[in-house]
Parts: sequence; C-alpha cells; structure tokens
Amino acid sequence: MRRAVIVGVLVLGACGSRLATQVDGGGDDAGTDAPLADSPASIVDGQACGALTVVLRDFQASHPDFEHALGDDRGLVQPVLGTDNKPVYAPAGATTTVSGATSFDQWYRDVPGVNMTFTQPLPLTESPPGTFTFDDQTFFPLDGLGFGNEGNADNFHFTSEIHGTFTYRGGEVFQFVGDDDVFVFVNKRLALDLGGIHGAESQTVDFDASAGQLGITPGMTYQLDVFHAERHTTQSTFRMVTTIDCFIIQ
Ligand SMILES: [Ca+2]
Ligand SMILES: [Ca+2]
Repeated sequence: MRRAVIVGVLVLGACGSRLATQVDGGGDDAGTDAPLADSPASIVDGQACGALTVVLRDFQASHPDFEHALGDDRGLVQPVLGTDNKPVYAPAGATTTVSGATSFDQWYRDVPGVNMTFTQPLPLTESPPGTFTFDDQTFFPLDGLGFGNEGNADNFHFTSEIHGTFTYRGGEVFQFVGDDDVFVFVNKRLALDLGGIHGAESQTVDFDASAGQLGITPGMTYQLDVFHAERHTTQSTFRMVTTIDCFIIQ
C-alpha cells in the first residue's frame, strides 16, 4: 500500500501536462466487475495517477433549474448510472428544485446555447500521507469565462463531472463537503446523494461498509464518477477527500 502511494505522487508530478485533455463521456459498460485494462501495474508506466480532470459546463441563472426553489432534493437520479455514463433523472416530473427530465438532461451534456463546456485539472493534495484532498471554499473555476459573471462577483451556475477508475484495496473512504448537488457513482451504482440547492453539506462513502450495495471486491478496478452542480448564489464550496491512492483519468 505504501509503495503504491509513493508511486502515485511521483507520477502526479510527471504527468501534469497530460491533465488538460477532454474527458470521454462515452459509454463503457463492459465488465463492471472485471479488472479494466489499466491495472495498477500500469501506474509505474506513467498513467495519470493521483490527479483528476474536471469537465465544467457553464449555465445562465435563467436556466429553469438554477436559482430555483431552495432545499434538499434527494432521489433526483436513479441508483444506476446510465449506459452513456450520465445520471438518469428519476422523478416522474418536476421536483421542488428541478423542472423535469428535459432540463436535468442538459446538466451534463453539451447543449449549444444552453451551456458552454470547459476542461480543467483538479489537483489533489496528499496530507496526511494516504489522504488526498481537493478543497476550494470559493470554487469559481469559470470566473470571466462562458456566460460570464452575469452581474455577480463570480460566475455561479455551472456543473462539473469527473470520471476515473481506481483499484479497490479495502478500507477506502470518499467524502464530499459542499454545495449544491453532488452525486457519486462507484461501479456505476449511486454511492452518495447530496441532491438539492443547499448550503454546504457532507456525506461520506465507506467502501467496505457499502461493498455489497456497490458490488465491489478488493483487488478489482472500478469506475468512479462524480457529478456536481452549482445552482445558487452566494456560495460555491467544493471539498473532496479520499483515501483512494490512485485515480486513473478516463
Ligand atoms: Ca454561469
Ligand atoms: Ca451554491
């Protein structure tokens, strides 16, 4: 375990130039319970390990799901990720914070005139050893970009998605603290649901405790997909903490 962590940090430093690549949002349904092609052994061969790439989509405040009614809104997504690796809207119609499937389906898909897409690195910091964190309490990665700040001090109203794979070794946790919505899928199964327009909230995935629900077995490699939405002023906080020692960008 310790060797793997050290290798991951070294590769992070060596692979920084690879981070500004477009994430492939295409489907990969094959073998969710089988080892993927990039086994941990490939880490030492220079795979992008220990750093993440985030796909950001900027929206305007006028979008029907943004600056809408406030409140927690769990159950917005179905418990299994879609075949295109996007969340599937679950309710039959509108909820307190979402107009419906048509508007929700725009959150993580490129829709000309509705959103504008950007890709940025999301560097993880290791401290203490074995714990990897991205923490930004003023998370405004699109200030001055996309539709601009729309009269606000920062550019609110955007979504983000992260796609990676990791090898489950046993004992891992994944915590998110922030606003607004966050959905985390492990092995394409919903592991964390912080849906809704709200202040900073926290949930933690305990991989061992959830192993049965998630269908994961130590030693195997799985998808991890994170979806987030910033839907309301005046805060945007994004804190992610995990003991997964190596993400490989997909
Ligand atoms: Ca915006
Ligand atoms: Ca917010």
